[in-house]
Amino acid sequence: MSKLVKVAVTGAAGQIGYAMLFRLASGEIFGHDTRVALHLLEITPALKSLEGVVMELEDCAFPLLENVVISDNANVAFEGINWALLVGAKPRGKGMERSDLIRENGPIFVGQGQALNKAAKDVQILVVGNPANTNCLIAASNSDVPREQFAAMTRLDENRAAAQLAKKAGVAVNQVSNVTIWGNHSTTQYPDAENAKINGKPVYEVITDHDWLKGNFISVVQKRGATVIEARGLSSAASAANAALAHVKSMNSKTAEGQWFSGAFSSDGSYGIDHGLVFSFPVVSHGDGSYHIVQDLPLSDFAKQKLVVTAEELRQEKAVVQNLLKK
Ligand code: NAX
Repeated sequence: MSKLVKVAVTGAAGQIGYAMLFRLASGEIFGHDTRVALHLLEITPALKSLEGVVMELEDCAFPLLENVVISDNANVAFEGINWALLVGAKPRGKGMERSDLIRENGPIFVGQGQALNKAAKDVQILVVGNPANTNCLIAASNSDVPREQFAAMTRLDENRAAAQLAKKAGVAVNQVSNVTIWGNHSTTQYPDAENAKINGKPVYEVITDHDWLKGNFISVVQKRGATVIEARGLSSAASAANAALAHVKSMNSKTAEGQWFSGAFSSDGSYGIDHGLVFSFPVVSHGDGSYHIVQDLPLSDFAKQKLVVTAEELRQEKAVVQNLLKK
């Protein structure tokens, strides 16, 4: 049992953090031959609450949990880490516009991007805190860590889309594959059923209600976050933590032949998306932290139009934070 992985989680005392830490410490994510060190970052007022979470981690007596570092200083929390799960951010307040949220949360990711220079060379970063794509752009732009090592989370959107398709088709969710989320983790995202499969067959052959695929399916996925808040009074937490951990597992293993998953990565110009925008694409992981964007998926005019809309929103978000971007 010689391997050790150091994982930073920001906003660790929050609800997603609480749903994530115990699964990280259990060995479920990195394997039962890998010890886990947790490096937890919080703002100063939340450190007391975080101490309570650390007590609970201790009380689980996880054999693989090497140690837990807690800090309100990103330079301390990110020392030597192999993974950074950047969850901590302020939630959107009442009456706040999306652009206000971007302005509020953007500066957090300037400091954290710089502090990521303290991480191990092989560090991989997943931004969960909203607006996730643009926060990821800010962090990457302020860091010396190569951009390819940064991602923003759209795995929850992918899982939501797969669940809706499975329900409609009356199949188990593991029979749904190749679901792509294109673009921003926001209501402009495009959940793509045209390239998705059910039991290896095109979804459009299995689900014949094409009006639903082009209408309700898309809007249910786009608005799922708000629907959960409306019902629960709180935003998605366990499902968000689950998706973040699924992203980590996907990046750490080779994607099966013919499959892909969704993540928002720095665009290399694929599908005509501006270089450097953090845009959700279909990706294949090589299992060693590297990946490639799946090329040449057919996109209908309907789909192309959706990509234009979500790319334009990301361009606008980028313009709002231009003063925070270094390169
Ligand atoms: P909580 O409000 O429960 O927790 C956030 C935590 O972050 C708090 O404990 C807070 O003290 C901490 N925090 C704030 N500023 C910080 C900073 N500068 N450094 C370190 N920690 C800081 O929110 P939670 O429900 O856990 O959600 C966290 C973030 O995830 C939010 O931004 C939320 O919008 C976003 N989400 C993203 C999703 C996605 O799919 N990408 C889905 C779920 C979620 O809505």
